[in-house]
Amino acid sequence: MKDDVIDPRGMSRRGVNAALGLGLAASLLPDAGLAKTGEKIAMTHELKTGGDRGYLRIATEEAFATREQVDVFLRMVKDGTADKGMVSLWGFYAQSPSERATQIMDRLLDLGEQRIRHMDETGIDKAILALTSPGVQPLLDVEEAKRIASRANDYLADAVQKHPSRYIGMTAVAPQDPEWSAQEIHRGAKELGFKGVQINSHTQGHYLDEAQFDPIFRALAETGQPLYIHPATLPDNMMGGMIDAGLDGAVFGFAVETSYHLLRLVTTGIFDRYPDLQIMAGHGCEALPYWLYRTNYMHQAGVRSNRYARLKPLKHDLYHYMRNNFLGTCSGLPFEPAVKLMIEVMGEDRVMYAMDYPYEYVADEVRAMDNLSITPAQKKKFFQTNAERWFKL
Ligand code: 1DF
Ligand code: MN
Repeated sequence: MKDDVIDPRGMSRRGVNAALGLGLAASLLPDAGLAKTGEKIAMTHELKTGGDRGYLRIATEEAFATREQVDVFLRMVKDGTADKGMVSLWGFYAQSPSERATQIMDRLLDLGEQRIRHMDETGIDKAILALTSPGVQPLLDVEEAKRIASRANDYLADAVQKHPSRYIGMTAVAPQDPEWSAQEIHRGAKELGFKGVQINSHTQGHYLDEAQFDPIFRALAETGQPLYIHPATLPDNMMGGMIDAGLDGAVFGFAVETSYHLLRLVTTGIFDRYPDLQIMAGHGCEALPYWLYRTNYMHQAGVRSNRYARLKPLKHDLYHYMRNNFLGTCSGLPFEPAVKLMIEVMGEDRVMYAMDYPYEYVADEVRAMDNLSITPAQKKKFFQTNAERWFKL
């Protein structure tokens, strides 16, 4: 059974049990019959690449790491220069002997045969790859950050060249140096063949709405490339009790920090300055579609009452930006209600599939997305043609 090579802690084992007819899935999961909850596990069909279901699967938030990147994270954890989030996140992945940490490290560092095999085994035709969060953004030595980012870009370009039909690259930058980052965006687009840029949210507590980062947005406009804003851990001044609560990482803290970042960009008028800019966000567009009525209503109430100096009228309401400038993916949220909400709020041209390999590698999640009750035309957009359109593949 294919599934037994896949993340043995997770849903796949239950999938195997169900497939073997042991009835264990039902006994372990009280609500195993409820497909819409995302908890029903069933080996409904084989996963194959090549478009046997009428669409290719393009996964849009797929991570890799370089050895020197992880070594610097570890150095920072040990020498006390890492922030609390880095200690929690990379102190875990780079040092824990747990199966999750060792397996993820192994998979992050591989852009070769193992990754291709895992894509084959879960029916992923193409992976859009980016240097894993937080990239080089926490590095205090800016020259070192730029060196590691540009070498990661070269390494990724090399892997893409070896697997041109399977891999697509996104450029890593070092926002610590915005002008250099702008140049690297141009190099990624023109010399390395990359199709987008990923920034892992804040850079040492600085947010992209600050004027110093404008060269990055200019380079995105000049190259016509989308920006994927991927989560990072909260900066120290926002961490509060998150770590004590065990909620700082992908479980919740990521979404708090990243949705805040996205809202800062909207409310400071990034899309009025760059109306063609496309910003991608994972994890159900970091819940922005869910909150849209409220953020829009309260934003307008705040603007009308002059409550904050920084809140200025925008050219459009927040619905407009959600339907013209944001793109959402289902990374970490292969959950039918969340995908449908994104489609309803953002439009069917703005929602894309993502697996979030290797942090999430569960065959039954791919099956759940194949089984979404949306139209065949919407499903093809979701898995394939929206990614082709927005990444200009
Ligand atoms: C985790 C999840 C880590 C995601 C990630 O990068 C990441 C995790 C360090 O589970 O710790 O990209 N994610 O996007 O959900
Ligand atoms: Mn991710």
